This record gives sequence, structure tokens and C-alpha cells, in this order.
Amino acid sequence: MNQPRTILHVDMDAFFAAVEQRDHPELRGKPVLIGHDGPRGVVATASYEARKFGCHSAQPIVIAKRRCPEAIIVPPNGKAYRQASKQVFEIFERFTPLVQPLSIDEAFLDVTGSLRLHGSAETIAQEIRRLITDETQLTGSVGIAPNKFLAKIASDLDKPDGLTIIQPDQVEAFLHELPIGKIPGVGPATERKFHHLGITTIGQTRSLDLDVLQQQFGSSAQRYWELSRGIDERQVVSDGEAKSISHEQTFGVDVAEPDEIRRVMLGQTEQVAWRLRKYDLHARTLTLKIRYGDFETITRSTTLQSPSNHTDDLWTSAKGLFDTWIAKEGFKPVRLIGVTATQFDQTPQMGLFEDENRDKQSAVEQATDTIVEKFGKHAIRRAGAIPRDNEPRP
Ligand code: TTP
Ligand code: MG
Repeated sequence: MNQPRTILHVDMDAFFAAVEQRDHPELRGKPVLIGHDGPRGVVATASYEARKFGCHSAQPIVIAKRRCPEAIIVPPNGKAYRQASKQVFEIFERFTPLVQPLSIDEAFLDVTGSLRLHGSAETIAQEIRRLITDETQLTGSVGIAPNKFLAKIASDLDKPDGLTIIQPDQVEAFLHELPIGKIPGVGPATERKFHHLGITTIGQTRSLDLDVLQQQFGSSAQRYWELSRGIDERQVVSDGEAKSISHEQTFGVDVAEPDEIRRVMLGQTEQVAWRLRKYDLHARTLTLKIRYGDFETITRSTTLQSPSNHTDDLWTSAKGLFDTWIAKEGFKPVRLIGVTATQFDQTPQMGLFEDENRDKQSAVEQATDTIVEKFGKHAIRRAGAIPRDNEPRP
């Protein structure tokens, strides 16, 4: 067993919409949808005012408008979101070097080594929340727990502008109440399987022996066994030290539509590229991970023409791998898709000017351009209509 740790998960509230409401006072207090209006547009996020009407991320704009006709639709402005994200991450780094970004608006912080200086994790969390509000006029929610799994769940419990602490001695009681579907990657089918076994909460899984779990859930059994006991030893690894940067997502159902998977892959590629750029890392190798409905998992890798951290370059490789897989092996419905960049090289490979010019095109804009090119003008969609799980499995 490792030493006890204190992990924070910070996640900004209604991030893109909150930036727009900050920058455009006329939007404050109003239902706002971020996305491109039009028949194929998709909601990137909804302000909390719009969520009351049932609007949410990854929903077609037409449906969101039906639920909330007075909603104001604002096209995304990637530059503003990147700038706000940079400010927020700079705040995190004042408290610990162990900051692991998960996406543009969320990160894990291991503050175990900072407790002596700052007093307590709660003090650190309150200070981070205060600094975020003072310096960016935005709000974030924080979860504090002994591991990543619980910290991420905790940050979501009191959103927006919330702080939730799960003390080590509360873990067991907490897991006893927590629905099984809260485990990342457990979709409706797996949930049903648990229900058949008489299990509805994560804590109840403790009553099942490991071999029973293995029979039922194969390679996921060990993880369920550990999570039900509150064990998650994954370390917080800052991207600066990471040997690989990846995003993956388990779908609640097997996805039988290749374009749907391409959309998710593009969002993942955008996030991976953004994290590489943040640490000035350039990846030589890109790997695609595909899991089928029967849990068989394959990986396919490719070497980039030259090391890169640009969305377009990584996307060309990721899409190439996906299309080659379909051409050679035939498409099968997909349960999990993931994009990983490895083999980092810190020396920029391009001329300074070229690099600078390319940097001006924001990650979001690049992704937007690519989506528009591939899927039509109003097809902006990042994570698909499916729960996100952008964490590698423990
Ligand atoms: P989230 O943190 O999932 O959502 P949020 O910050 O808008 O709201 P919450 O308070 O619930 O955390 O995502 C961060 C941003 O990423 C979000 O503001 C917009 C973008 N995003 C998409 O573009 N598409 C998506 O499908 C999702 C989920 C997010
Ligand atoms: Mg958020």
C-alpha cells in the first residue's frame, strides 16, 4: 500500500458558457447554449440557467432549442477558453507541481506534500476557489478525497461552485450509497449485469468474491474489486513528466456508426494535442486503442512524419489508423476508443515562424475546421451523446 494521499479534482463550472457570460454581461443570468446554430449543430455546453430546461452538452441544438426556446446560442470562441484555462492552471501550479490536466477545464492535484505549508486540503481548495474567482471571474468546483476516483466523483456532487470532501474514514459509507453506474466505463449493460447479481451500489460489490467478478466481468473484475474497497492507486502524473498522454472513452453502448466514433476521436485528439502543447512536448508516435463489445481490445500505432503537437497532424494519424483498421479488418461496433501520444521530443521540429503561425490557430478552431470539413458545417460535437471517461483505467 502506498502512503495516504490527498487528491483534489477541480472542474470549472459550465466552462465555455461561463466565459461567455463573463465577457458579455448581457448573457448573465440567461439560458445560454454554446454551439453553432443550425440543423446539425450540437451543444458544447449549456449555462446552468439552460440546464434547468433539460439542455446539456452533446445534445443536438434543435432539441435544446425545443426545450428552451428563449436560449441564446453563442458560437464557441476557443481563444477565450484557452486563455481562461491557462490562468486556472497557473493557479493550480502555485499549490503543487503535481497537476494532471484531464481536459481544458479540469485537473487532478496531488496536494499531499503541500499540506504542511498550507494547513489542510480544505484550506487549499478554498484558496484555489477564491483565486479562480478573483483572477478569472469564473467558478470551479472541487472534490477532495484520498484518491483520483473518489476526488472526481466528489467534485461533481455540489456543482456549481461547490466543495465536497470525502475523508478517509467516510469512504466506506460513501461507496455504500454510490450507484454502480458511477464507475467510469460502467454503462447500462454492465449496470444491468450488476443488478442481476443483486448489486446496485459500488460498496455492495464487496460482497462478491473476485472469482465471481472475474467470471462476470473478465478483465474489469480486479478494478471493480478494488474500487468497491475504495482502492485506486493511480498516481497524479503531471504532463511534463508523463511518458504518454492519452484520452479514452467507454461508451454506454456499442457504437455502430464509424462517424460517431471519428467525432469522439477528434475530440480526444484535440485534448491530447492541447496537453502536449502545454508542456511543449512533440509526440513521435500515436496509438489508437479500440475495444469491441466482447471486450477484445486491439491497439494500432503509427509514427508521425515528424514529431508534432498540432491537432491536425495527430488527427491525420489517428484517422489514418482508424480507416486502415476498417479497410483491413472490417468495422465492428466499438465499446471503447482511445488516442495516446508517446515518444516525446522536446525540440520543436518546425521553423519558428511556421510554428508560431500554426499556434495562432487555436486547438478548438483547428478541431472545428476539421469537423466542419469532414462532417458538415453544423456538426460541432466533442464527446458525443455518451458519458465521458477520459481517464486511463487504473
Ligand atoms: P465539462 O467540464 O464536462 O462541462 P462544463 O464545464 O461545461 O459544465 P460542468 O459545470 O458540468 O463541469 O466540459 C468542459 C467544457 O468542454 C465545456 O464547457 C464545453 C466543452 N465540451 C464540449 O465541447 N463537448 C462536450 O460534449 C463536453 C462534455 C464538453
Ligand atoms: Mg466543467
